[in-house]
Amino acid sequence: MKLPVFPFGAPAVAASALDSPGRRRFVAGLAAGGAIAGSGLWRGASAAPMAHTPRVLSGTEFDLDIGATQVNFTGRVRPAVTVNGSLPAPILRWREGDTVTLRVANRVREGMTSIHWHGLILPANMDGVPGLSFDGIRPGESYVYRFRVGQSGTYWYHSHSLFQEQAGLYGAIVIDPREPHPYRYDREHVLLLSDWTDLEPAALFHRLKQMSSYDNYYKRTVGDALRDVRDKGLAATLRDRGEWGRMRMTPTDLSDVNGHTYTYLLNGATPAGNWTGLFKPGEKVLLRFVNGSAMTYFDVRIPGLKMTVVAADGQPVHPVSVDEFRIAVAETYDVLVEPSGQDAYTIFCQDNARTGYVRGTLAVREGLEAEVPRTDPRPLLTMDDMGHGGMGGHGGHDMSNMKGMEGGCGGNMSGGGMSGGKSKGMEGGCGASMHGAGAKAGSMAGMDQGAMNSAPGGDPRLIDMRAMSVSPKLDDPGIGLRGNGRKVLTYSDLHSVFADPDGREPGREIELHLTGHMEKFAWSFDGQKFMGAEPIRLTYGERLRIVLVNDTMMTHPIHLHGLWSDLENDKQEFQVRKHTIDMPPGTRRSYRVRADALGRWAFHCHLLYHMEAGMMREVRVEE
Ligand SMILES: [Cu+2]
Repeated sequence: MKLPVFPFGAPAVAASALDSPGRRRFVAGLAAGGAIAGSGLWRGASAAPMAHTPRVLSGTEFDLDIGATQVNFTGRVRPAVTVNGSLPAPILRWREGDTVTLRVANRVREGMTSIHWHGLILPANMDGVPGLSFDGIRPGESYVYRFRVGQSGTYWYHSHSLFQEQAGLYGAIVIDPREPHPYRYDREHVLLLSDWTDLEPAALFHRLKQMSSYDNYYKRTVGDALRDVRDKGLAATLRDRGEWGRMRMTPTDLSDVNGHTYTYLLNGATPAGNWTGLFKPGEKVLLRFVNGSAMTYFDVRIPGLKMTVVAADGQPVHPVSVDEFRIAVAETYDVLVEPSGQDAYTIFCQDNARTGYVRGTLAVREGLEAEVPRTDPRPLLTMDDMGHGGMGGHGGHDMSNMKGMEGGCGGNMSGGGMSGGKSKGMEGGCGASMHGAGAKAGSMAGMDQGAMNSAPGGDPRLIDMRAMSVSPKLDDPGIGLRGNGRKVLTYSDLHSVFADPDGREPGREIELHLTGHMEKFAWSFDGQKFMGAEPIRLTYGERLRIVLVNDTMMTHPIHLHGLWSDLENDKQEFQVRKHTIDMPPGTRRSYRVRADALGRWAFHCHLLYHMEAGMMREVRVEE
């Protein structure tokens, strides 16, 4: 049989060559991981030290030395940027109400550095963003951070200078509350997830600019294609694939950088290193999860244990019991577990694209392990995920359900206009607005809470996609987590234990589109890169609503410095206080902001390379 030629985005390198077991094993982490004592003393994976949780520094006075340290996570010794020689950086333990002083010294031979205290409410000159908060810390110099800690919970800190965060400069912050927690626990562990690469982070950025799809070389195989042809017929298969080709994506583009480049770490330990947290049977254990990755979303579960989520982004929420949660880059979740009946449980954290994982173990003593699950099947994006389906919101529209698209948009799309006549189940749906083309609104009826997306403006050269139908999708577990038989946390499950801390209705609304051009790896707000964009000006004391619309096909965790992001529900009522708002493709979400801190604040996507590529703005709070 002659194989049809499918118009996928062309893989630059043959998948078979790159997907070889050798390469997988290389990035999965041969070594247990960690900083190497002394220099050049590393004696191979078997001699690698047992991984341990980073040191805890507590009190009110801290000396943090930023320096270069040799590490080994993959069998190769590589340079990292560390705090006091530790990767992750030491855990900082503060007390609500205290004033902390942190002397941060730059001992890196070349290059500026900085530390940003993520999610902390503090004066603008203490926020640690070079160019906005201060000049940065020059080699050989120090900067003294001093501020009052007015909140409690789990947070983190990281460099805000170039790519140092990717190179290892991140650590957890735990702030003990003045008032006791509303819940009781017997012991606690910090679990900081991150992504490590042996590549120079700047070289990885360069690679993304040159070939943004480098890590998505699986594409779909000929076998997949034949299966599609069998299930859907040749014409529909070709239409599906042609459609994806026009969007410059393939149905497997879930992350820009994934387990083919990264080694995933839990508290600085590789999967082989098996970070272990101890418990005694019958104890209540608080697990403080922090996603300190540069680019990686993790789906976390502990087979055999229910997890009760009690805080999100450091702020207490009404407890909700789940089997699994997705943690966006920069988010934190505190969960309670009550292990008993087993000596060991696997803490399983797979990346959202199912290209790898990191695991650790909860155990009654060191040296135990439990069964490690396989990663879930690789999810496929659907037009609906991209805000091009429009019908019925969400709920398990996998590629396998694409039958409903037969006679759909594929044939109608080429010119960008949309006839709609033949599109059963897709009316008003897919693709009509791709590449900025217009769509007729006539057939939009019947959309379930989907809103017609308005144009973002901006530089059309920086935009190659625009979701047409967008909605909050707060109750959507997310791509790859729907209908998996487990109770998966969604944003609609998160409710602050307090009422709207401001109470006023927003006086105005600012709408921003998350925009991008996949092939150029260009990312922006409203089609405007950070450089050259005007600041977003807020008036001191005002309460406003920020509406984000994700026009792109990637998910973006959006972080506003200095001010809380009070996420609203579908009815635009206050729901949960956060510092990082995850924005999956095709979503439109809103949150309230009280402009109660004067100064210049960063506002950006927390995917490190998206921020660097331009998805950032200054927010300026003025009198
Ligand atoms: Cu982003």
